[in-house]
Amino acid sequence: MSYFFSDAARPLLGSILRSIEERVGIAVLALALLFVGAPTVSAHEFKVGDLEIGHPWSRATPAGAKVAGGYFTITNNGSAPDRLVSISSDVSEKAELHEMGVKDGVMTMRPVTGGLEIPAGGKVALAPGGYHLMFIGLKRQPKQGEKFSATLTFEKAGAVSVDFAVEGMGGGAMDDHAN
Ligand SMILES: [Cu+2]
Repeated sequence: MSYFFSDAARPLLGSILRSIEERVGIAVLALALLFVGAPTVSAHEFKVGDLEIGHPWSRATPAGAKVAGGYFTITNNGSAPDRLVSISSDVSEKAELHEMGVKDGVMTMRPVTGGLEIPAGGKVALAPGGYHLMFIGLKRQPKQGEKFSATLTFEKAGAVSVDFAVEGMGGGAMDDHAN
């Protein structure tokens, strides 16, 4: 009798389990959409020629700071390499392309001369701890939540105006330009 019952219950149990799996699946999918959806709220993109400039951002600076960093990604959808050759912004006296790296165990930062190449079909990231823009001689203090514009000039694609979103002081992976 008990065998008969469990045999009869098996398909029912199976369908309950499948239903739970579906529900869990939907919940996982919903959760995944939530996580995928969150960053796109603040993400913004700019295009010039074959280039895409992804999410330019800067970090709020402490009062009195004279420099701020600038970060973004550059994707080259074209079949020829291009080169970021100059940067300007109203926010600072000048803007430079810098590279950060470890030399003899010490973090160093130096201006990149000759521009930054973006290979054909390639993507280059400017991020804390690596290549970055440096806005030097700040005319005002960029505050969290605001945006400031800058012009990026590429050798082939030409000039494009982009908006840097100012994120919190704790934003980014490394605190490279706190002073
Ligand atoms: Cu720098």
